[in-house]
Amino acid sequence: MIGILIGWVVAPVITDTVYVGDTCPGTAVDSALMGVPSAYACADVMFVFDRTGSMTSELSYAVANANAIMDSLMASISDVRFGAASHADYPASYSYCGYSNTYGSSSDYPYSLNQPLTYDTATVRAVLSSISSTLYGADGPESYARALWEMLHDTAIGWRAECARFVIFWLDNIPHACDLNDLSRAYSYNTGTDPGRDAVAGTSDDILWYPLLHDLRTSGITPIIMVSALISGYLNAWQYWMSDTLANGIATIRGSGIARQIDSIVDATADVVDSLWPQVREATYAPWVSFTPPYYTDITLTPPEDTFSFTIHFNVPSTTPRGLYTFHIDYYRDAIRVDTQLVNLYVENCTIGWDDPTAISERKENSLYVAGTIINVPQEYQVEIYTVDGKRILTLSAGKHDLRSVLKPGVYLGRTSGPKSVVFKIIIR
Ligand SMILES: [Ca+2]
Repeated sequence: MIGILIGWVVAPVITDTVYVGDTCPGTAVDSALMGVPSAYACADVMFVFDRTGSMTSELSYAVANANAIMDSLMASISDVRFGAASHADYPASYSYCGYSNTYGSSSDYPYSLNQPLTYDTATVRAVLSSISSTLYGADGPESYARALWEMLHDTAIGWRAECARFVIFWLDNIPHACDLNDLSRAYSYNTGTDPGRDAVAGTSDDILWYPLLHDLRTSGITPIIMVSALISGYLNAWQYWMSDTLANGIATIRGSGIARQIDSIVDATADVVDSLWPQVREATYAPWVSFTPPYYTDITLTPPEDTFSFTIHFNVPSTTPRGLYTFHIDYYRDAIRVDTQLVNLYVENCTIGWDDPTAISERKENSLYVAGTIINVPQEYQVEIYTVDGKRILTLSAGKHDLRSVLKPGVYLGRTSGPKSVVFKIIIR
């Protein structure tokens, strides 16, 4: 399905907003309600394959079932793209951090992006067939660290920030990485270094395993490790590495009903959330805004959707010139940007009460006042009404007007022209 759906199955509650603030400290406060459905509206899924010799039957099984796997995920997520990457190992011998061995043969490679993320499942299927023939791999450990590291650093993959991101990795051994050799850990192995992109051991791009697991978690990429059904001796180590304090992924033995197995693993991740938080996208404006609470943590969502409320406080620096300031508040579910709010902040000089319609409450027939949705415009005034994106949509001349009959529900900005300039926010419910 070629979807242009951005966001979630259930429409997000947060809408673009207009706020009127001034340079008085803490003058403008508003709130946002974040809707988080317990299902993914969109996802990007990378298939990654260890192509070394011992993986022959695993690879043919994965390829044979590729259509079923993709169909099953497309049935539960309305907008999903697939891509593919593969590896064997570095085609060289290394002697570093207490381990000496030949990692792979001359035809082996440590990482290749075979297909960037695409909606075209026929192409993905064809690519998977082309990588099913196996390579060599020499020693037991393989370049798993490099392949996972590239999931974070290969920009050609094309992950979407607003979608769930999965790496489904077929493998049967353990990575090369110096810090894997750590007796204080539950699983410790002496497998040498992963020399990184320059393929030279001991340089600054060598890949360390535990920092990599941390980066995967904080980047919102969820690894799903499909340990070979034939060679499953490292399952426990992979489950440890995928635990929620390390990579926060899943490691399991590849089962016989693989399409349903993968679909249910992906589905189970959708209603568990580590943290939800809002963040101002533009660094310039980040100090202007604070949120209460700053985040929610350890959430299990109740289908179909839960909502989370944030109070937004604007504290415009006192030297800020009068004018319109536009920026974004992004709402994150873990590292997935699930919603965005466009903020139009009209900043006025610090004056008391001007932004509060109830302050304009002298209801004399010759004064400007707002009572409910009725606005009274005195003789020598005009009132201009603006939309949230700053477009003037209405000019009211002298007289009494019922705003509800001329404006759809929403938030607007009113501005007077006349003896006194007044700016005020109008909410039509
Ligand atoms: Ca190897």
